[in-house]
Amino acid sequence: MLENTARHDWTTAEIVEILQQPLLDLIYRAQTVHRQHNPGNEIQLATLLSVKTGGCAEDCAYCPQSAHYQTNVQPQPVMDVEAVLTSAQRAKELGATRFCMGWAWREIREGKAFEEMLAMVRGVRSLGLEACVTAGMLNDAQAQRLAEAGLTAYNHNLDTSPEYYDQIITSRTYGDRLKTLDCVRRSGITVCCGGIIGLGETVIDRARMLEILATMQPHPESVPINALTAVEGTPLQNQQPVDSFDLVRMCATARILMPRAKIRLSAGRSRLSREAQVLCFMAGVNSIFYGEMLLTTSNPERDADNQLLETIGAVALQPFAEAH
Ligand code: SAM
Ligand code: DTB
Ligand code: SF4
Repeated sequence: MLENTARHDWTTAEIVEILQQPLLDLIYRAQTVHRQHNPGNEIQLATLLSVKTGGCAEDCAYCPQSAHYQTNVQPQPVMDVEAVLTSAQRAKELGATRFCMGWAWREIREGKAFEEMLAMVRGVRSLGLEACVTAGMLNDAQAQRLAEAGLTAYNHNLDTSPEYYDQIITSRTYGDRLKTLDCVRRSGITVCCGGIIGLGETVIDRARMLEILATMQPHPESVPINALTAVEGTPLQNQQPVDSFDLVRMCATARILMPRAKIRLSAGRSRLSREAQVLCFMAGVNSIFYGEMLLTTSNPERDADNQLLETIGAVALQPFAEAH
């Protein structure tokens, strides 16, 4: 099995060197690793739905859904099970194979909303889709119940390096995040964990975030790489957009460090040209969010994505496909 060749002992210095090597060498190396471990022309299409929008207790400086900031996101009541499953059915008909549901919560709480979350997971799975939830921190018992409901993946991001973290979030610690990720791993649900670039971090911070991910054993099955969408009203509203080559470098490095993970080009894709997106695919990206909306911000149009995939001869990855 090629997984046995995956390393879990990457150092910061090694990762900084990879991130900064000449771009063409970096892409070549990432594509070589990608081809050794994954089908070359298959891209996972994941559709995202915000089940509970806005009014979040956390103070994540990038997030339009935090109750700490005045943004154009108005808090909405939680969507009901039927509406979520209608949306999942539609996503399936339109070609998605993974359905990701988000709650703007600090942590999962027991009660009606959690029981409904479990019903949504069961419903999404019964449609034959992979089901992913992102809803903040959780404990072992909650992870266990989500696993029993058939949840495929739980998303909880590191967002940035441990050193830069407290510039971005003060209402929960890096350790809290790692604890949640441990609960997910112990429950048997696959781990979806990545972060954001463009928060004002250094290249060392980027390397450190990747180092924490790539020294996990096993690696996260899924690694979303987000470029900050600077939203008016958040503390990061004036942050300069990241250079698309920095995003390519981040994706390529993630691919080299974590050969079998789904590397998902996440927030910030609508700012990329078709060519920049294809560079990301060359760099080993094999998953995208598919559909007009992320949680509260926009994503490329479905038609544009269909056309792009067709033009380059890429096809949708089947649900539950294992890397070879
Ligand atoms: N509340 C849950 C949590 O924080 O885990 C789930 C939803 S939260 C919006 C999921 C992730 O979206 C965050 O961890 C962050 O990485 C990403 N995100 C949120 N706002 C973003 C923005 N403006 N630009 C880029 N990524 C963003
Ligand atoms: C992830 O890493 N990115 C997605 C998903 N996981 C939940 C969310 C991106 C959110 C971008 C800002 C918004 O639309 O609110
Ligand atoms: Fe809340 Fe998640 Fe946004 Fe942080 S990223 S404010 S936890 S919704």
